[in-house]
Amino acid sequence: MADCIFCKIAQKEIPSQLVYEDEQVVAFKDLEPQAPVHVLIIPKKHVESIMALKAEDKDLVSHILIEVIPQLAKELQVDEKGFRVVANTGDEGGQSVKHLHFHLLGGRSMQWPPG
Ligand code: DGP
Repeated sequence: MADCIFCKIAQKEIPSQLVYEDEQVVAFKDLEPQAPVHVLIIPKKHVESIMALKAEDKDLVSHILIEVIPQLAKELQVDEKGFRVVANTGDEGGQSVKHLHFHLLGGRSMQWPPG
């Protein structure tokens, strides 16, 4: 989508530190890391948020959750100690970029409740 920063990252129009790519998904290091490991996993196609997902996106979401995130957690060596996956959704959810993204955070102990 025009003017979507994450679409531009997915299309390599804006540089990022890519850590994973396949036909449907890219993952890259967050510009403002909140933990030693902090990557964002996004669909290449523009979906605004969890609330904009449709039934046709089932395979895409399953792919991200069942395949991409566990593989990345292993590669980034946070699979054994643990990590957090966050999808901020909407304004009160703290979503600043309106393109669906999953934060994968690890490498330190996470606190609860989140801010
Ligand atoms: P959220 O607040 O959940 O919408 O997370 C958006 C994240 O995206 C935030 O942690 C910072 C990151 N971010 C924003 N712009 C860029 C960018 O141009 N490049 C990269 N690598 N990350 C970005």
